[in-house]
Formats: sequence, structure tokens, C-alpha cells
Amino acid sequence: MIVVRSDAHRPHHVLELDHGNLIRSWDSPARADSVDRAVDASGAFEVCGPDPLDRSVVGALHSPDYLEFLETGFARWRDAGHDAECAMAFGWPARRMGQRLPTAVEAQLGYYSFAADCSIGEHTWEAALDSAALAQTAASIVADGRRAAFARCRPPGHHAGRDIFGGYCYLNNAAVAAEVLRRAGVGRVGILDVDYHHGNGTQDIFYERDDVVFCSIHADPATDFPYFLGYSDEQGGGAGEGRNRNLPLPAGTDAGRWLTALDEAIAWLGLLRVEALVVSLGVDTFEGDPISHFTLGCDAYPVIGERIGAAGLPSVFVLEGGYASEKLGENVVSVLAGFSST
Ligand code: Q9C
Ligand code: ZN
Repeated sequence: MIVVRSDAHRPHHVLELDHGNLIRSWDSPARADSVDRAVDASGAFEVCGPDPLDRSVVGALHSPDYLEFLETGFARWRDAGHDAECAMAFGWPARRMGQRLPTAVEAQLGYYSFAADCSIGEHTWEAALDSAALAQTAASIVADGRRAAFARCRPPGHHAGRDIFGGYCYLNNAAVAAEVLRRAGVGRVGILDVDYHHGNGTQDIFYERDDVVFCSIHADPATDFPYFLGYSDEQGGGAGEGRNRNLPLPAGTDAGRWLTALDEAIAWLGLLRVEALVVSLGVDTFEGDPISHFTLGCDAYPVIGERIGAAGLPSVFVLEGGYASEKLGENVVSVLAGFSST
């Protein structure tokens, strides 16, 4: 399998408000290093860098004003006189507060985000663009006829909606991959999101579309981030009615129960006759993950790869979450190797 990766993510390591403490984000450069080491050690992968990003793809998924905000937000924050290292929101438009776009950068941070676990640093925009380019490249490799490719994205993308960032995500890399496959002539793309957290951003972007369908297995939003989206009654709207499927699972879910949900997800995507898959590959379902509450062991990950491979579809894997840095690479490579064995 081909792995698409680069080092542009490295200077991006922002601050996160974590249960009341301001910490260096769980989304660290060490995560990518872990994956890169495991890929190199395995010897079963070809490695390449990204093609230049086609900005029209990103422009089809995110609003122009949101993209301009991400690009210029940090410089505006500095120009406003703030000496903090990262621009972080602290006020959001909650119920009955309207949705007017304010003019000040401090206010726009809240308008364009949904969580304080995610801030904007000097190198964030550059890293986010590069991460999207990795997903675009992996998707074109698959569109060109390879069975599968893996985009080692950082920052991740599945929490980023049309015009909101949060959950360590700014641009939606999985959505970029799906859009590239569609433009290459794939009739219907299925996005299978196996990250511990609900892919609220991906759901948002494709909610009313029939040509890209979304299925997510994740922790119950009643108890886990992103908290306000990911319930089973969110099934799509308009042309996308019946084209969105959420499979929330309780904290403490083990491999057996999780794999049963995976079978259900794959069967549903089959019923919808998807012609290719984008897999939002988070491995924060791991029992050793420091911010999550499922109990999958290392031995679950090859099985996940095998079951996805058994679907027999061209597949683009896009890295999302996974915060147990010592085992992250091993678990990611296990999924990809399991897939390749089918
Ligand atoms: N600081 C992904 O796995 N973080 N994002 C909030 C409180 C939520 C995870 C925890 C985790 C977001 C791509
Ligand atoms: Zn996650």
C-alpha cells in the first residue's frame, strides 16, 4: 500500500483547554512520528509526498469566509495586540444568541469554532493545507487505479464542518478524499468513520448529499465529545435523506461489540451500493488511549482491516485520532496490513 506523508505538520502543536487546564494539545507531532516509524519498520509500504493542493476541492467543502478566517486569523490575533502563542475562542453563539458574524477576531474565533480544545497557532494554516493535500493525493492514487492508499494526515479533519473548527480539526481531510473520488467519476462514495469520536464535521458537510454517504461508529455523544451530534436519529436531510448513519456505543465498549457495529456499518454501505470507501481511521478506540473509553486491544486492529478489506472496495484511508503515541503506529499499521491481506 502507498502511504502519503510529509513533515509540514511538525511546527503545528497548539494549546488546548483540557478539563480546565491549558495544555499542549493531545494532537502532537509525536503522533505522526509514531505512525511513520511503524510504517518504516513494517517494510510493506511505498512512501510518497503530497501533490500540490487543488484549492477548488477545499473550496467546494468549506465556505470562503471560513477559509479566509483560518488563513488570516492568527495574524489578525497578533495585530490585535495579543501575545498569547495561540488564538483561542472563549465565547460561542449559544441558543437564542443569533448567528451574526461579528467583526473582531476574538469574536470570530467563537463564530468559527465549537470547542476550546482547538486553537490556531502561527503554523496551523500551513499544516492544515498540507494535511488536506495528503488526503487529496491518496484519493487520486486510488482514483488512478490502485486498490488503496493511506494519507497520514495531521492535523486530523473529521470534526471540521463547512464553517467550524474544533476537536483538533480545521479542514476536513476525509471530505477532501471523497470529493476527489467523486470528481474522478466514482458514482457514490461511502465514508466509514471508525474514530472513537463522532465525525460531526463530515456528517455536516455531506448531510444533504446523495453522492457521498456517511456512516460513523463512535462513543455516545451524550457522554463523549463532540457532545451535540452523533445520535442515531440523524439520518440525513433533503437529497441525503437516509444517507447518514450513526452507530453510537456506550463507554466501555469492547472489541466484540465494536466489531458487530462495524459489520452493520459495512452492510449498510453495501446496501447503498457505494463504489469506493474513504475510511476516517482513528485508533482512539484503543484500550490504552488516554482520552477515550473503549477497550479494543491491539489484536482488534488487524481484524478491523480484514473486515473493511472484505468489502472489496477501492479504499482511501485517512488518519484521524489516536493518542496513545507508543501504540498508535502499530495499531494503524495493523489495520492497513489486515486490509492488504484480503
Ligand atoms: N480537552 C480526534 O480524535 N478533546 N479529535 C476534548 C478536552 C476532544 C479528538 C477533550 C477530542 C477531539 C480527531
Ligand atoms: Zn477521535
